[in-house]
Amino acid sequence: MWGIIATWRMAVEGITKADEMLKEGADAGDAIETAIKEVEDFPYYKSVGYGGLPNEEMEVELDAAYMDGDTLDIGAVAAIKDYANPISIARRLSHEKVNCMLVGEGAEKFAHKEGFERKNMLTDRAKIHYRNRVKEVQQQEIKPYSGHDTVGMVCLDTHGKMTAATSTSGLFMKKKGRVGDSPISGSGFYVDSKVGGASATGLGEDLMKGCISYEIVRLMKEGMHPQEACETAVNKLDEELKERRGKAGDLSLIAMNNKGEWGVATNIEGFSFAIATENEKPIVYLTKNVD
Ligand code: SD4
Repeated sequence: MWGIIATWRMAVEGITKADEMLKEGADAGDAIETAIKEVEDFPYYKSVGYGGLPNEEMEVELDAAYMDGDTLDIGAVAAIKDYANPISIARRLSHEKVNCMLVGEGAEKFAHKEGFERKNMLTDRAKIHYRNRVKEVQQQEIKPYSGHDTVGMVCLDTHGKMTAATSTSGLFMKKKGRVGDSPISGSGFYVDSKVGGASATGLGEDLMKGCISYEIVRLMKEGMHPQEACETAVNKLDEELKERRGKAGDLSLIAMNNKGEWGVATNIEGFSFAIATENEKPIVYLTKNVD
């Protein structure tokens, strides 16, 4: 069995490539890195990689992470600027014994030393989005934090190895140095080849309050199907946040177990996700409102 599941429609070209590789027996690490790079490199996906949404200071600071479900190795970068593929830097960091998570200048120094491609990630299109948003914010029509999507994926290869990965520019107009859930183990992603994996998209500040990706893997370990695990974890966190704080931010989760069964849950209307498995050709689904 093989399979790959990803947040948002933007992932479909990437998972199509990964599906081709997995069919041929490729490693889940290589397949997921290829799939995420496809999203990072596409300039019109405005919340991941090249063309990503800038922070308050009009700089593109990116977060990414990679996890190997066999060894539980994790690599992550946060608030990294001017490098083409944060996912590849994160994966390289996962091979280090210590210093596996690097931020800002430290991450850039590591990337430079390791010979990763430097690239100005701020596109003219992103500058236009930024300037428009500044105007909208001044006119108080819109909150600075709306408009953001993260690509998160979970992958299973024919050898039974599982991986998880994320990549994002985080929240539009975030403060310089702000780090979301995406590079944080257990929140933005988690995977264990003995069980399965999960990945998140939505409001990082709220996703982190539930360590929600780990929670889903924990529920799957207790025997839940990925769908039941996703729904249980998302509904519980949504309810807890509403009860304690009056409202919950966007929470959308994908998961796959080591049999290639998958699940999705969200508290927003119209969350799209992409999936490909040995039994299903690459396809995009759109969820209905779960409320
Ligand atoms: C973050 N969770 O930085 C990311 C953003 C995101 O859909 O996923 N948006 O908080």
